[in-house]
This record gives sequence, C-alpha cells and structure tokens, in this order.
Amino acid sequence: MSDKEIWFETLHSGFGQFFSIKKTLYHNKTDHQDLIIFENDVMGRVMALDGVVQTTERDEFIYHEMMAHIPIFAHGKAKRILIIGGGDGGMLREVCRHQGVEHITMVEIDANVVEFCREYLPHHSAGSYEDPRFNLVIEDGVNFVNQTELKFDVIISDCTDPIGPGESLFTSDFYQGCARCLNENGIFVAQNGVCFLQQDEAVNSHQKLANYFEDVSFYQAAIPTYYGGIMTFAWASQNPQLRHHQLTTIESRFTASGMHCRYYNPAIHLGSFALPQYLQDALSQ
Ligand code: AG3
Repeated sequence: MSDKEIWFETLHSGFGQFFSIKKTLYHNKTDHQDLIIFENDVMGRVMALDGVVQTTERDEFIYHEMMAHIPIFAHGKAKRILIIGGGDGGMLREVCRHQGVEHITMVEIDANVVEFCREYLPHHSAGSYEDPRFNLVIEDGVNFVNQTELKFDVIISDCTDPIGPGESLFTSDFYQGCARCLNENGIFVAQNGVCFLQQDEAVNSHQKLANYFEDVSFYQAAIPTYYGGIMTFAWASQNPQLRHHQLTTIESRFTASGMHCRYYNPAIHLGSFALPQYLQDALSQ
C-alpha cells in the first residue's frame, strides 16, 4: 500500500478515514463542486464530492435500498416519485424496481455528476436512465419544489451534507416546498448524516420539518463508508400511521413486489425506526 496515493476524507476534522487510490478514473472541478471517482481495492469504485465520500460500489446498496424502499413500501400505493440530488443513479435504480411506480423525476443540480457517474459507475444506474417513466431535470432542488405544478407521493432527498451546494437542501424553504408538492399521504425522506458525529444536523432538520409536517422522525442504517456509526434519515409526513405499520402489512407488500434485496427486508423496515436514546433525548430538548 505504501507506494500508492492515499486519499483522506475531510468531513470531520481530526477524525476520519482514508482510501488508497488504485487508479483515478476522473478528477475535475464541475461548475458546482470538486468531483473525484477512483478505484480502491476494498470498496471498489469510490465517488467523492468536495472531499466527502458520496458512494462506493461495495456498500451503496445499503443506503439506496433504505432510502427508496422504506418510504415506498410504507406508502403502499406510491405512483409518483421525486428524487432530489441522486446524480450517481443508485437511487433511481432502486426506485425503478417498483412496478407500481408510474413516474420518476430526478432533480440534480450538477449535470457533470450525472454524466461522469453514468460513465464510471455504470452499476449504480444499471440502465435505469433508459426507463420510460424517468424524467431528468438539471436544476436547483429548492427552486424546483417551490415552483413545480407536479405532485408526488414520495420525495427522496439524496443530497450531500449541508456544506456547499447541499446546504440549501436543509433549509425551511426546501422543506416547505416539499410539503407543498406532496400528495395526501405523501412521505418525505432525506439523508441526515451520521448522528453520533453530526447530531446538530438531525436536531436542526427535526425542528425545521416540524413546522410543515405533522409527523417528523428518523430511521437509521449503518453504512460503512459513512463512518462514525449509524446514518439517520429524516422522515416527514402528515400521517403518523405511515411510520407505524404492522410487520404483516410490510411483509405482504414486499412479497407482492417480488423483490429481493441485499439489505432491506420487512423486519429491518420496522426495526430501523428504533433510535438510540442519546438521539431521542437530543430531539426532545
Ligand atoms: N449522499 C450522502 C453522503 C453523505 C456523507 N456524509 C457523511 N459521511 N456523514 C450519498 C449519495 C448517494 N447517492
């Protein structure tokens, strides 16, 4: 390893992770951020934006399955899905697996992320850009949700952390726009960082979302490359029942879908809403 170039993540100063670069496939500044895609012996291809790992070939399935299938199975009849961000294509791939979904819009601010991930991370999108239900919009997510006339059943905010272009996707403006373009029984989910290291992010999102949604909470999964423990996903809807399904309800929806996942299953679905006490305490202060 010693003769290979080492890439250090810079998200949390003073505590982090590194990757050895077997080969750099792409590295350049886009109009919005610094984009690197490289090959690593352990994690496969790795994509980072502004020094923060966004996705790796080896563990991306955990994140994408959890953000797509939890809200879609909880909803039960989701036909129209909005993905905000998602430029690597992994979220689109998982959403496309739902045959009941009729329309998918993805709003990504950075066309270059889409272009180079299609080229260098082909297993992420896995052909889903060709899906006839799919519509790509290159635009700022905040503008889109505040201006569109379209309505959605599920909104998935597959964003970066609230630094750089991702910052606006953690604002009241964005949450209000999302509440505005959700149908009745609609569900909003968003990545909210690793709560052990980024607890303020969860607390802030919780406070802001509560101004626009009746039911606001989080669910969680451990994703190895988002180091520091579990990642929390914000959950917001006007209907608290959507977060409290019986196992049998989710099981029958999952069975009917004919899907088999690598991380998600109905027991994980229910269990992922259990949150550590330190997070519950922080949220209730
Ligand atoms: N975007 C979320 C990356 C979060 C990184 N944050 C962290 N490690 N705390 C993932 C994009 C995948 N489609």
